[in-house]
Amino acid sequence: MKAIATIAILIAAGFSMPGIAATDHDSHTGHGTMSARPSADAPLIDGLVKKVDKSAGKVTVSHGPLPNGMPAMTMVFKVKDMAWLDQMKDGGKIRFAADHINGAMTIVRFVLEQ
Ligand SMILES: [Cu+2]
Repeated sequence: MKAIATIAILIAAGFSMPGIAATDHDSHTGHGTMSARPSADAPLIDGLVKKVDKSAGKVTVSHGPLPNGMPAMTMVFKVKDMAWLDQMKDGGKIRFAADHINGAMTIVRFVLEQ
C-alpha cells in the first residue's frame, strides 16, 4: 500500500514531460518580468551621484574601483530602470552594480545610502 503511494508521488514529482519543458522559452516576450540576471549577483560598489539627467536617462557617478577592473573615476552611466533616476539626486550616495548593456555601462542594481 505505502509503496504504491510512494511510487505515485515519485512519478508525479520527478516525471517531467519533455514536450512541456521545451516550451519554457518565452522569456523574451514579457519584458516586465524582474528576472534575476547574472549581474544581479555582482557586488555593490560605492558611488557618489554627481548629476542626474532624467531626459537623457543617464546619471554621472563618481565610483570606486569596479570588479571588472575599471579604476575609480567619474563617468556617465545609463540605468536599467528609469524610475531609479527619481530616487537618485545630486550629491547622494549610492551603492550599485553596473554592467555593459548594448555597449553602454548601465547601472543594473542600486541601493540608496544615507
Ligand atoms: Cu568608470
